[in-house]
Amino acid sequence: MAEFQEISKLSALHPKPAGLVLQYGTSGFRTNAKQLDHIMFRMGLLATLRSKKTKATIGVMVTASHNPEEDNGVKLVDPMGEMVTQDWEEHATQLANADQEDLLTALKNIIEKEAINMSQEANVFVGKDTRSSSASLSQAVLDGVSALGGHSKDYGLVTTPQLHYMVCCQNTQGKYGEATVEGYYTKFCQAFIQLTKNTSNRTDDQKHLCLDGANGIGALKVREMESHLKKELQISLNNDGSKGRLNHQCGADYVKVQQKPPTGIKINPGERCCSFDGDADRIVYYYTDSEGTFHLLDGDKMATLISTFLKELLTQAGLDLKIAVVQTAYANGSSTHYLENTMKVLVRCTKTGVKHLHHVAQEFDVGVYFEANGHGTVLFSKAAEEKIQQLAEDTNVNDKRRKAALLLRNTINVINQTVGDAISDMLLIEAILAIKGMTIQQWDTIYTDLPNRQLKVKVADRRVIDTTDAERRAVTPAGLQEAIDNLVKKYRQARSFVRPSGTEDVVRVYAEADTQESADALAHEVSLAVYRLAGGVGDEPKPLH
Ligand code: NG1
Ligand code: ZN
Repeated sequence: MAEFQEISKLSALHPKPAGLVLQYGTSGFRTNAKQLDHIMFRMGLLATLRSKKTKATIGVMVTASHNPEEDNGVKLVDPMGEMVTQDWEEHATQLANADQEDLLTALKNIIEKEAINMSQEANVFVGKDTRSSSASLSQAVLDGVSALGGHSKDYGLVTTPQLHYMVCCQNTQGKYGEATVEGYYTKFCQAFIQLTKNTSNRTDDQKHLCLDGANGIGALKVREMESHLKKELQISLNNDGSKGRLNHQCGADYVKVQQKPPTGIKINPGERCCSFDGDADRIVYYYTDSEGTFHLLDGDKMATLISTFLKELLTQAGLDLKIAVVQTAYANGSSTHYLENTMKVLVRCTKTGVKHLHHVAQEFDVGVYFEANGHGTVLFSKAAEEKIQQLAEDTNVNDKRRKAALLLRNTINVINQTVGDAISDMLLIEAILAIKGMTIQQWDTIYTDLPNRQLKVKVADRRVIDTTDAERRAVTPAGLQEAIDNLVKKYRQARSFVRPSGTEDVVRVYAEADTQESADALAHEVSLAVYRLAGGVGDEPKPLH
């Protein structure tokens, strides 16, 4: 086919470095930006095929999220704004790794396997983050789309969740909202203003939020959005990208992993603060108390606050809808305990990676899902949305039920259900705190986190570790799980597990226990067990203290 000869020529302009092998991992392709030009072109091709196959608009986002500035990456977005399906992750890996001369064959294999009608129209939405490499890399994606005759729309600088939103709006013919950044701000800010409008006399202090934008796209977008908030939320924006480096000693990942405030921000005691990550799909909250102690409110604390709020509203509305919280093994044991035993909410645990949580959350009327690191959202089933809508419009029900239904309806509208979204999560949390008249300290005391520690161990091949039970138990190598079990027994309220990372070449170790010393000691001992039983490389892990 003439078309294919043309692709061959065009792809030669985006050559693949010899011997480079990359995997479409938990969050797409991600590595040093210099190695990604061919990947971007090829993902443009693949998105076009996916669009032809689904007869819908597909999204491609150029970002490496919380990674350092010199990295970049790419993720594909499916028609309803969700992550691309697993089968196509495999196609992506195959297309990415085909040698230059085998590219057409790889492409034809996918077309054949998926029985794609090549005369079908294709539409692809493209977005990018603020990295210096993103401009040329997103151009390579656009080149790939046009090489296969697809139409594209370049949204330019947008957050990852904004691109997911655009794709969903487009494919639902505007039912989810208008597919523009303006439409995004209007939808979410209006819902926020509706939610907070009857909260009794909030002071300026309560309306004030200190935000660390990680020197990334989230900062730019919050600035654009501000006027839509009509001073109902007053944000002091730090790390806005005007000076500091992207994700450097700031952002949600830094704050969560280091368990300390970002640089470039002055925090007054008790002040409510939050950090976005580099593409604004994650958020964590924090404050320092009068003694200067730092307190982190992570994804687990958010899931707890949100699910409590929703459960109370569902009860007040008299709606019998099934609500559940979906977590991963990294969820703090105290949060799980509180949700199950005090809140009596159903809790499910899945493998790490948002797509796993998203799928399980879809099984419920109301599925609240969060990773401890602050990536999460809430999903409402179609039936749940309809019941809430009906009740909100029913003038025959009593005031209490109606009010709860109206609040639920606005809550649905403030949430980006396509994917975890730092901006939308921020508006939701701010609205809940305002409605409940709650300070960040009061939110923090709902339950007390168990002290915990995360470590990394380098091994020759991390695939030797195979896990089961939502990654909470290691099946291989032989003896490792037994060793972990014996170590855990030495400590109180202890739990530990290990798993190979999906985004870095390391084994991750997690431990929690009744004191920080115990959590640190347990994490260290488990790291040693990994090092010895799973082929550790380099120096043996050293104790933390
Ligand atoms: P890996 O590297 O597989 O642990 C990390 C995060 C995930 C998820 C992905 C994608 C932890 C422990 N792991 O995955 O939660 O966010 O990155 O970015 O935080
Ligand atoms: Zn991110």
